[in-house]
Amino acid sequence: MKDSMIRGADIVVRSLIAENAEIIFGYPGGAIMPVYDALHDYHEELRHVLTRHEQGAIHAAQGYARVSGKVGVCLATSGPGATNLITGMADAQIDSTPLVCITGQVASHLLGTDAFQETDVVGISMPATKWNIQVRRVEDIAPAIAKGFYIARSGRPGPVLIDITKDAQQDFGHFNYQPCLGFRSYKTHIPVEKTAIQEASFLINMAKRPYVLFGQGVVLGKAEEELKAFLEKSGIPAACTLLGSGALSEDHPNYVGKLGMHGNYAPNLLTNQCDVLIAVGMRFDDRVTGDLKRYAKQAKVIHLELDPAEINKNVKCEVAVLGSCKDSLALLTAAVRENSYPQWMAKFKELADQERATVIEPDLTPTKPGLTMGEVIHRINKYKADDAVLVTDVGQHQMISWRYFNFKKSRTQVTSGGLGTMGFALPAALGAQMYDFSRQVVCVVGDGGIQMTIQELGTIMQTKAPVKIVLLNNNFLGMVRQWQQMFFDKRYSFTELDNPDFIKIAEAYNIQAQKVTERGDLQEAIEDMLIHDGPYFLEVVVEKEDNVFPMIATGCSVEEVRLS
Ligand SMILES: Cc1ncc(C[n+]2csc(CCOP(=O)(O)OP(=O)(O)O)c2C)c(N)n1
Repeated sequence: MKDSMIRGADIVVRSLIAENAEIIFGYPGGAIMPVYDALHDYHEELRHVLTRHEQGAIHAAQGYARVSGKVGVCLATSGPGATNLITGMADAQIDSTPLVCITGQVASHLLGTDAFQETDVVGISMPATKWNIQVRRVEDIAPAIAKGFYIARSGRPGPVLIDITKDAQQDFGHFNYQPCLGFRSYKTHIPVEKTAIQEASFLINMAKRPYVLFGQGVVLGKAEEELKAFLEKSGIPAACTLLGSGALSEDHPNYVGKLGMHGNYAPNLLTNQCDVLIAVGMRFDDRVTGDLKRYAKQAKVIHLELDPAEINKNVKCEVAVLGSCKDSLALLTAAVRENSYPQWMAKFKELADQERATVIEPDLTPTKPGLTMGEVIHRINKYKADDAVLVTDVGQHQMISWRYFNFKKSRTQVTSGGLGTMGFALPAALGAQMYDFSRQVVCVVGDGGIQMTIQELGTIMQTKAPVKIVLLNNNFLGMVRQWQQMFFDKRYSFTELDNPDFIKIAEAYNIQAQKVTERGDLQEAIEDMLIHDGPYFLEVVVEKEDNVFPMIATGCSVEEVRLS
């Protein structure tokens, strides 16, 4: 009987292969050892990347998922291995990133005994996952993995945790993989209601100053072409959220810029002057809306959204168009009139010119000797490939990079948007690069954030992933320092950093490295980095007390966006 049966651990690996997983990121330990043993047999079908920390593994899986559109997979042991995944789960949950996380668990007879490395990861991860389950019997492994992949990738994507006891991994069972195609109580397809389209198109056709705000829902719903067609027919100006960047090329004539706390001047300010606001696959995050009581009160709001929980959550809408925006945008395009709004568009242009003169020009052509973050990113943007992926950490460099990178293609921006997780960038860039070695992946990170996951330089060394790491070193936790300067009387409380010799660290990991301190050396250093065949570490020492503008301070309205 046992001859036709395989170990639970082999079932785990064969289930992953059946789900077309090509790569997994992980870190071994006692409770997951049977799965690691099985991975040894299947290393040709399923690549495993050994990171240097479980947080690195999950952020790498996130980076992989974000650029590929596939489900990212990570693997960890019980106890501390499992808890080290939690930040990544919370990050993936808030940023709708599809992940399957597999953790080993102590043997089922030890559950609840405070056994070595026992932790209730299912309990801990409950609010940080879209779905989670503990599997204690070998026969439940494959169905749990099938359901996990289905839930992670369908509807609004998100992270799933499957916690498998060691005895279930060691027991023998039959393998007959049945992919999950759906189940009662979980509907992923919502047909768009005709009346909603009629009401929305009526408002749009009557509008004098309509305005589209698009978010990551367009990317997740693969609706980039539908958005473009809608904008081209309707003539409506469109701005993007942080995670929506790239869903529409920034060269498109209808594109008017970026929304949010450090977005562009015009898109924020004019939110309070449009008459019809069409939100597409975005969730009115507080970083976008500022003070909700003074947000777009003059406008009739149409919300195109897949997740019913987002409707009327932060902003009340006149018309809710539930469903995939791929469907709703196509229907809406058919229903709206061809139109153009030259005067309304001119307002965006006028304010963009003000931003250019007050913020962008001084940032890009500084008169001070110190390098600005803006000029560094602007130069990289000039020489990077059109489909280069930008991965950023969290802080000033993140906002500056987002502002000065020109996104032309979908899935070219990876950052921790909702959770704002420092330490995200380095492993996420590794994951993004593992998806495609031939693609340029530029990782921009601050001197604070890089030290949260700097050990992943070891994974980059071992995999030879040709990530281009750009460290913008201001010797400060810059974003917090900016807030201390602006809102706490310049009392720099514990934000200045004495840093190590980063070049020595990179070189110790066998990564080619260069440090730039002078403007005159910047251009050549960037060229050297971009043409280098392999990983590269470029440290640029920038002005210590540079600030990011425009800015909508916490509690302010979008129309109070400051240029200085
Ligand atoms: C894990 C984590 N801890 C704390 C913070 C709060 N935080 C946001 S930005 C920032 C400073 C980041 O400094 P650095 O990495 O040097 O980047 P910079 O702002 O200087 O570009 C801090 C501490 C965070 N976002 N994430």
